[in-house]
Amino acid sequence: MPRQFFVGGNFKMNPATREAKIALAKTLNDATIDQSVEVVIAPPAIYLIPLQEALRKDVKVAAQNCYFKTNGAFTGEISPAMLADSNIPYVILGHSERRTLFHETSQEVAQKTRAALDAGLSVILCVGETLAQREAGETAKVVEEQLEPVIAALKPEDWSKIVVAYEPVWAIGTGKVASPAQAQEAHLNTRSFLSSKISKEIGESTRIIYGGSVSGGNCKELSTQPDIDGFLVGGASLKPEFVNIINSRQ
Ligand code: G2H
Repeated sequence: MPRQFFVGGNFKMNPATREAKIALAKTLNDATIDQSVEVVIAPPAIYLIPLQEALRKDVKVAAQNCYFKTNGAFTGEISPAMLADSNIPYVILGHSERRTLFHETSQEVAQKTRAALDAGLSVILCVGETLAQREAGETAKVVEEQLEPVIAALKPEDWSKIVVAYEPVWAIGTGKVASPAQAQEAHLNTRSFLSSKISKEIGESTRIIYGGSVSGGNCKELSTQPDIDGFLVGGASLKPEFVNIINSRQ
């Protein structure tokens, strides 16, 4: 079965006001969207519910993070069960900003992934190398090390609820997008790794999306690569060009 193209918008801690987010929802609501694409928007947690209410029903929402516990004395955290209880279908886990700024380890990302799946959520699982790691020829090794604890924590049947986002750290928010060839190579390596570590079927069926300075200008060429199954978009998801990225294969 062909993999469904997936486009996520990661708003990060933007934009500053509720009105601006509702305006983004209106842009999407008024747009003609390729109906073969799964579209998921990730606003800051406090805006998940109002945005979900404001958005057209064929656009889903995702949290940008969650904790691994169900409830308890964990000030400032949101549990996967609470997201599920609020009908939030997706959560982004392991984004490089979480790994770098908030010191999340791959073990913790795996623990959160397990907890999210147990609560019934789907997961956008981010992996990717730094510039120094790429220049040292370690891209595949780094991605594989980030995936290993997740593979250990998951059962084969869990993988239908995982979207892997390959996001090279050097391309995130920098305007330096990976070339289609660089992205395709990393995606193919990642797919081959999933095939060899889990099964050929899961390697073939798991969606691997690209993130890192995706724009209306570069999305078309990236989208033609055989192992790029969509995008996780940061800065450009806050602009009208996000619609062009969703429709990049038309
Ligand atoms: C990578 C991406 C969204 P941007 O973090 O996840 O952000 O498109 O701004 O590089």
